[in-house]
Amino acid sequence: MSKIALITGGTSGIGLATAKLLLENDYKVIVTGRRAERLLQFQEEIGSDKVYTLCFDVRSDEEVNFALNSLPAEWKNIDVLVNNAGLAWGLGQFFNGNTTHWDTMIDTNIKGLLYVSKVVANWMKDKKSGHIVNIGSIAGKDVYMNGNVYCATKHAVDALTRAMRIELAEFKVKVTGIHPGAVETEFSEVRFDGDKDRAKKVYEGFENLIADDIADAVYYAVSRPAHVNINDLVIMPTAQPAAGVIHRN
Ligand code: NDP
Ligand code: 8X3
Repeated sequence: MSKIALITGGTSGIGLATAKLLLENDYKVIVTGRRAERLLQFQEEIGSDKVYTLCFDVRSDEEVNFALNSLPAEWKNIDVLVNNAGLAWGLGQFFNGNTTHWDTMIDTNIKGLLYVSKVVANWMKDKKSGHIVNIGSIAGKDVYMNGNVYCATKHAVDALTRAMRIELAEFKVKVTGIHPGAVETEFSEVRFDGDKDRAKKVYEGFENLIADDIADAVYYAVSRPAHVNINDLVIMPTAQPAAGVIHRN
């Protein structure tokens, strides 16, 4: 029987690549995001027997609970949760920071991850199996100039990953943290308010990671035998030896 994975932020980038790779490996996937047209297009492309979509904003506890509880019983039997929805917004000194950017990152990257995890972890706990994969960042292991609040949210994801692992182990629920360096997705476009030229420059002069590299790591983690848990993976472009350090040609 196919396993079921729920992937938040499956409308682009790492989430979409992960959904595709899990589908190739006989999973059924629940894909979420706010952009309804992208969700619909993906479901039409793959088929509603394999893909279920939920359109909601992870920042709203009410929307999260309503959407997840609306799943048909057979789709609630989730084996893998990939907490991927997230963003960076802005890049600048904290003393000049934009509080709307701060609130959005904190509400999405930390509170959104918690809202979704609370519902799904209870289902996994009841059936005594499951695997939660949190997409953190190298920004959750280190800090870099002007990354302040984004880095703080990803440090929180790292802390929550470790806390979840401790609290869920007795229920046989695995927890993995995956922490990428620079991956070319829509991430930088979002960070720079839709400025495609500025976003493109982030990835110039070196070989960045691509979303498939991170999907591959997610699949590696979730395909280990039951007694093996991958706690933590930090995955960097070879040209990025540390957060905020990139060797360009
Ligand atoms: P993308 O911008 O391509 O994808 C982000 C995804 O998150 C989209 O599907 C978006 O869906 C979803 N999302 C954002 N905000 C919300 C929200 N409020 N409610 C629901 N869904 C939301 O970026 P990436 O694929 O790169 O990012 C995925 C994750 O990887 C993020 O957590 C990011 O921090 C992390 N990461 C990215 C790195 C990179 O260099 N790209 C490196 C390290 C970590 P929609 O807009 O439809 O709601
Ligand atoms: C994003 C990682 O290094 O591009 O989470 O800021 S980096």
